[in-house]
This record gives sequence, C-alpha cells and structure tokens, in this order.
Amino acid sequence: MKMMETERLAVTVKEANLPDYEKTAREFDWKEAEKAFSWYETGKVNAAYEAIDRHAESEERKNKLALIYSDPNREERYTFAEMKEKSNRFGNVLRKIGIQKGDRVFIFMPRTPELYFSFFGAIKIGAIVGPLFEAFMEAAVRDRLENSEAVALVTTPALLPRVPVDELPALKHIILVGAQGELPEGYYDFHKEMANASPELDIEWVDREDGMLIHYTSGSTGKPKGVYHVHNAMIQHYQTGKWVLDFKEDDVYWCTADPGWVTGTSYGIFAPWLNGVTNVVRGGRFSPDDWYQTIEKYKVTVWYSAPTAFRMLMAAGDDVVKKYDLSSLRHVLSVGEPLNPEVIRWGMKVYNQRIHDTWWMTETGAILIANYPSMEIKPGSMGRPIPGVKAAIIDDEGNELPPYQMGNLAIRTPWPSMMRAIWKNPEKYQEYFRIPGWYISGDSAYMDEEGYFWFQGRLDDVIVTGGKNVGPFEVESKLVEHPAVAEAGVIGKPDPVRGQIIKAFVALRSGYQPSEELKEEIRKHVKEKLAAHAAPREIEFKDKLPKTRSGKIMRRVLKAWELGLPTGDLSTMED
Ligand code: 6R9
Repeated sequence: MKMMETERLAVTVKEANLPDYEKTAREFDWKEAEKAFSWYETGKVNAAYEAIDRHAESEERKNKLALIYSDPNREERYTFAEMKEKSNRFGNVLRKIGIQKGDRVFIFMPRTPELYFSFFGAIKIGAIVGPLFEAFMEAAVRDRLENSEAVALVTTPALLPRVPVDELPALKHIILVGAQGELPEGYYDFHKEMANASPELDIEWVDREDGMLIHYTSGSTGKPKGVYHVHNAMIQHYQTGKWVLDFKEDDVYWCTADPGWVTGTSYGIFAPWLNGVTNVVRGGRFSPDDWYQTIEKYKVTVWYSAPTAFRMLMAAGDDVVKKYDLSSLRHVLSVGEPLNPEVIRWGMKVYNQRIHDTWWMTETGAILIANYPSMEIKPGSMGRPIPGVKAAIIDDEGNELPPYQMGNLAIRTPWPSMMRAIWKNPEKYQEYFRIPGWYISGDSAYMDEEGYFWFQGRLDDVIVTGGKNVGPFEVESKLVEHPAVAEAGVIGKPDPVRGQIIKAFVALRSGYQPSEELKEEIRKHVKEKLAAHAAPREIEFKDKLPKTRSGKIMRRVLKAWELGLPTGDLSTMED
C-alpha cells in the first residue's frame, strides 16, 4: 500500500464539542467524563436513572420532549417526566411478577414506545435486557432465549407464535403488548399491568460493573454470541454523544437503527438520553419518502444512519430529496459498514452535508474511531480514535505496524464500554484478547501518516490475488461509483493460477438491464479508476445482495453460495 493523495473535506461544523482533537487526545482522562454523573460521588449507579430520571428531576428538562415516536399508524410524544413515569410503572410490573436483579428480560417487538418503556423499566430494577429484532423467526428466537436463560419476555400476540415457550424451561413470564381477552397463567397484559402499577419506583442501585445488556451477534460459524455489557458503558455512550454526535441542548436527533442492533441501543437510546436530547424514533419499514418526511416534519438536526440506507436513498434518486425541506440537518453520521466515498460526495451534493463515518462493534459497546465534526474528513476513512482510546494496526505477534501496512485493527484494553463477557462462552471471549494488552477486532485496516484509519474488510474477507492484497471495500466503492451500480459485494474465489480471483456480485440501479457489455464496462471502470489487478474477473448480477438486518452485505454468504459451502448461521439475514 503506497502513500496517496487523498481527497479532504473541510470542516463545516464550526462550534463542535471537540474543538481541538490533538489537545483533547493528549489530555483527556475518562475520570473527567464520570464527573457528569451523580454516582461519581456515591459509587452506586443505574444507567436508566442517568438517562431518564436525572432529567425528569431537573427543572430545565422535566417537560422537555424525550421521545417523538411515529410510524404510519401512530404518532406520540413523551417528555422526560412521562418517560420516567412509564418506565417506573414497568419496573413495578416486573418486580411484582418476581423479576430480580441480574435476571434476563428479553424484548421481542417492533419499535414502539412500549419497547422503550420496557427497556428502561427492566434496567431500573437491575435486570439485564436482551433486545431482539422483531423479524427473527423461531430458530433465532429460541437460540437467544435458550442461551441467555431469559426469565421474562416482552412481546406481542403477533410475534408470540415464533416463541417456542414450551421448549424454554427458564422462561416463566410473557408480557403481551396488545393482549386480548383472558390470558393463561404466566401471561400478562402489558397495558393492564401498567395501569395498575405504581408510578413511583425504588430504583435498584447497582455497581457500575453490574450487567445491563446482552446483544447477540452472529459470527461466521456456530451459534450467535451473547455480548454482555455493564452499566459502566454509559460513560462512553455519553461522551461519544458529545464529541462525535456533537449533541447540543436543542438538537432533535434521529438514529435509524433498531434496538435489536447495538447501534439502536448505544446510540438509539443511551447516547441521546444521557445527554438529555430529544430523540426521534421512526417505526415501520424503510421508504425514502417516509424518511425524508421524518426529517422535515420533526426538524431533525443530527441524523445517524448506515451506508446501506444511504445507498438506498442514493439509488432512489435526487428528485425525491427535492420534494422535502431538509434544511434542519446540521450533522449526519454513518456506521455499520464501510462508507463509500461516492456516497459522501452524493451527500454533499443533495444534503449539503458531509456524512461522518464512525467505526465500532457490538463488542466495543460504543464508537472508538470517528470522523469528528471538528475535523477534516478523508472520504473512505473511518477517521481517528476517540480521545482516551488507542487504536493500532498490529501483526499476529502483536507488533505495531507502520503507516500504510495492512493488518489487524486492534484496540488497547480497556475502555469504558468494552464488553465484559460472551455469555456462557469464556473461550470465545478470550479469543478477542489473545494478544496481551490488545483487543483484536477481526477487521483488517491500515493507518495513514496522520493517524486516520482505513478499513479493508473483515479479516476473512481480504483477497489475495496474484500475490497482492486487495480489500473488498476498495473494489466495492469503485463499483458503486459506476452509474449503473446500486450495490456491490466482492469476494475472493479460489483460482489455481492467481490464488484467488476477484468476483463481484452487483445489484443494478433501476433502469439498467444486465448484459455482457455492461459487465465489460463496469470491469473497465474499476480497472481504470483503481487498478488492473483489483478489477473483478467475474461479475454476476443479482436482484438483491444478502444482507444482515443491520444492513451489512454478507460476503461470507456470497462466498458460500459461490463455492457451494454451508452458509453458517443465517438468523440475522434479511428476508
Ligand atoms: C456498530 C456495528 C461490527 C462490524 C465491524 C466492521 C463493520 C462497522 C464500520 C464497519 C467499515 C465502518 N463496521 N462500522 N466497517 N467502516 N465505519 O456495526 O456493530 O454489528 O457488531 O458490526 O461492522 O466489520 O467489525 P456490529
């Protein structure tokens, strides 16, 4: 990898919360961030208290809007005081049925206000919450409830058939949102119980290292892993909300992620509410018109989404953008996958906003590397580590590699929001820390001489063709620059001569027909704009690429299909 002239996008957000990166990175200590919370003095903590009650008890924020919820059938608004009351009631509902500190309470339902009341109610009494995507089918639900030994589940009558209750001995209580008629023993009507519960609750004060959340994440093999997080993570949710999301008192924030994905809890729940910011939640399915309407109607100022969504919006065309007034937007961010430079250029054109990429993982609990509003963006780079965190590229022996050398993206341990365990799987947990002093992310990247990190792919995805390392992301980004290409997934296919050849799966934008000429034209585009050795030797057109529910292109599935191998765990794949 050689040094290169990179495109740079100048700073547009002048009064950002991180005025001087170098200085903050030099001087910052996590102890500083802790001082924002009362438990700094008492030692006892509850993240739900800090996110909701703390504001509900303050004169300035108690009547401030905490949640603006909308979907095609519902629109509701709740102040911090109302959020406190609702979550208190739900905490009492859980206590009444016998839920105790440390018990796992799972939530399997669509994004609605009840999901958020349940989430905080459970955390307030010290339970550990497990949020599940509403789209999970029976096998996915079973694996997660079985592994976590969840005691209670909040769900809806429509989703209940996918819960194999009889096969889950630990699961004692089912709370149904929208229950009708008489319920058998062990089942409860959410709204009825809430109405009967007290609005006052004795919060369970816990230790900062006590459990708060389990997020299941799938690996390429085996069952999904239960990534376990503790209350202490809130320090980093709060601080990255300030520095990276750049929260200010009057912001209206919209994170498009579902709480079934870690982005939907760390940044759909904790970061905004720990900072006392008004949070928009949009239920229902993706549609460009609905999304733009959401921004226009609620005057969203800070918007956190994902590359897959931006690519879909880009494919929907510029004309829809023009139908809406998006002038409230002041800060746009992305996470989950590499953010293609083409998407950033398009964002500048149609939103007049730089899209800020951020990097982190379920396991890391919060953002670790980011493009700050106060910093130049280099399109295609994930940015620089947050102050208080050291990231490096290391080889398999733990040696730090010089700039531009591709290797393991690793983080110095610890940091506040780091996972504390893989639920009931200490061996898996240890694998991340196999090199002493480092967390090994499993991503491959390089760093440039200014300390910006450049993602190359998951380690398993890196392609070695004719002796050269090629990151699939570079090739995919070139592919989506071509006007016919909506999305692309690139894999290495075994080849007797070159070791691997590059194969691209391409979904076309509407209006384009698959043809041999088009393949040739696309191949030529990559060859001329990137490198001859990086041009895909094979291109296959697909209507859709396989993706996770959080929108990530599943290259391992493309590879398995190509090679006729087992696809591994598919529970997180979209329909
Ligand atoms: C938050 C989240 C983690 C994996 C991670 C990496 C990919 C996330 C990225 C990115 C390139 C970015 N990823 N952010 N790749 N650029 N800005 O996504 O968590 O679902 O656990 O996924 O996602 O491969 O290792 P999770």
